[in-house]
Amino acid sequence: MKQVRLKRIFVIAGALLVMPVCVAQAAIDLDPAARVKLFGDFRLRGEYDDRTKQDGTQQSRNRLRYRVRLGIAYQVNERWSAKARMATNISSINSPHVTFGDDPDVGFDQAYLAYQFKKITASAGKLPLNYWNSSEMVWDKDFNPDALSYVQQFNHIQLNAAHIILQDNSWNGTDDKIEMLQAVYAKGDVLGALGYFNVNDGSAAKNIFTLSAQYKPPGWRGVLEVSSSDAKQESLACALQLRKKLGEMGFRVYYFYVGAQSIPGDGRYGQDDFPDQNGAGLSNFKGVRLQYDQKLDKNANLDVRLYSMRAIDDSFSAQAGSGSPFFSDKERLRLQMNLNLKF
Ligand SMILES: [Ca+2]
Ligand SMILES: [Ca+2]
Repeated sequence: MKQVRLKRIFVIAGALLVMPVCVAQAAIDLDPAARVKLFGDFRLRGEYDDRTKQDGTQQSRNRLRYRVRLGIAYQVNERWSAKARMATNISSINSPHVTFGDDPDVGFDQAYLAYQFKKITASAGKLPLNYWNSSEMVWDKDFNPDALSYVQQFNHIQLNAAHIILQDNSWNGTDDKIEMLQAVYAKGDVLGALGYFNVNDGSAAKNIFTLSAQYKPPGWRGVLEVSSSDAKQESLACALQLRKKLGEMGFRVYYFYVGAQSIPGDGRYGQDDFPDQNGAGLSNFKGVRLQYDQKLDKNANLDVRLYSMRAIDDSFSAQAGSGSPFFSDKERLRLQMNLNLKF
């Protein structure tokens, strides 16, 4: 009996590792058997942006923003479970943040079911992608694609696979889609991963290989992530990060170099913490992010972040426009403060 329970805990812990977006550890049980849980989080953000355009014009802005997510998880039995979560700014795939004064634009950002059998987890629906990614350079954690996903554990190696539908083109031909494969090796303080994306959405980067390495001794964390595509130019990206924890404080330094055609969707599905200009992900930039984290209370923390970036290739900047992920300003500076609560 005890062994079965331990095994179940192991399987659930594994699933949480694969789906780091959910905050189930602080969830509230809605029934005595703890099969139905409510979970959610709230963020208040203050942000200052300063930009220098290619023609030398300098501008700045201040914004107050918020993010709300509220979800429900249902564990039917040991094998079957389902999860649904509502979030703000649902029209954006990269950001659930709403600027004060704007429409909250609420909808489902997650809705999926999962089946677990021994060391296999299969999921379907609108789900957090089962791709190990620390910096979000390759994949923005806010983007929960419509997908079928498969996870299998072999000793220290985890195999992740997903079939993502970006757009079902119905009678008009093949769908816009992504196939993803990744092998993640984790043992002790060390993690290494090899990934592959095949992307069919009209972007130049069609076949993308990724490499990730993490070293995480107590109190420290160092991560290197590299992405390389088969595009003819600007096909390389890398992100390097170093983190240090000191009691209730945390310090982080990141360096990003993201070529215009180096990651899936040419940047469309990547992070937008370094500011994206057209609400469409981001590439063609290099820059530094500095961050200070402070725990305030259980499930309450504060962080202060500074982003400084510039464009890499002017010929891609010149192609940027509405819906383009190519960074087209000369330089940008962002100062941000986030207050985060979750349950
Ligand atoms: Ca994001
Ligand atoms: Ca179809």
